[in-house]
Amino acid sequence: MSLTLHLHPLASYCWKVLIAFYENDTPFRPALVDLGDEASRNAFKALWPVGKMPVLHDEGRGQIVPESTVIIEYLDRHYPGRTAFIPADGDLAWQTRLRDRFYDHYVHEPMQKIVGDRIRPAGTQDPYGVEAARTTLRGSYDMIERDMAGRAWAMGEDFTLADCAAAPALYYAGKVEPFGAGRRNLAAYLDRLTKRPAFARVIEEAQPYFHMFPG
Ligand SMILES: N[C@@H](CCC(=O)N[C@@H](CS)C(=O)NCC(=O)O)C(=O)O
Repeated sequence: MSLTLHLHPLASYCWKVLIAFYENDTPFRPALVDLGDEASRNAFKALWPVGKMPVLHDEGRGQIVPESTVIIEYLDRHYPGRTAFIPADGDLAWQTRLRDRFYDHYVHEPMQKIVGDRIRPAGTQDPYGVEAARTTLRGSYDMIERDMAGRAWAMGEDFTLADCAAAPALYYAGKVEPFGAGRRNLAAYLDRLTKRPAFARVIEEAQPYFHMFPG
């Protein structure tokens, strides 16, 4: 097996995939991408011109695999381990994918909007867009609060792709738009996620980079 994961240790979508690797102790080589460095950026864009991390290079199978969700599905299919990220049951599978999409689009993306606005050049901020992102986040929080009543993980008893998506999205979202005192199920879910060994390891490894987080 020769897997290389192109990543940055602080990047939230890279966290999503790192959780999957650590869940199953899947061996890989991390390759650090520095988008602020021209040579590193150009080398990375040669792999995936969109320029978004993470990207997996499976040299053994001759595949370049971008997009966090797709990478996790790829690992599930070709390098399965004790944690199955997509349930075998067809209905549970689409419900897992739905929650993965929900966390990416309605928690992760608005969180990125708020964080991204903080590093825009002076005078180019987008307060209207940031407020819209906060409104989206609060609505998502309410949905998660209801959804997580009586559940350990996003799909119930089993840790899946949906939890890989939820962990970094909620971790960073809670920093830029706090959950508030009334959303106990949501807060307890993030607490469980941060104690999950795979995610705890990701957070630990990111510690030396946290000073780069804006705000
Ligand atoms: N849909 C992509 C999103 C990836 C993404 O937004 N990655 C961020 C880091 S968390 C990135 O590469 N940002 C660099 C940029 O936008 O220039 C995925 O799921 O992998």
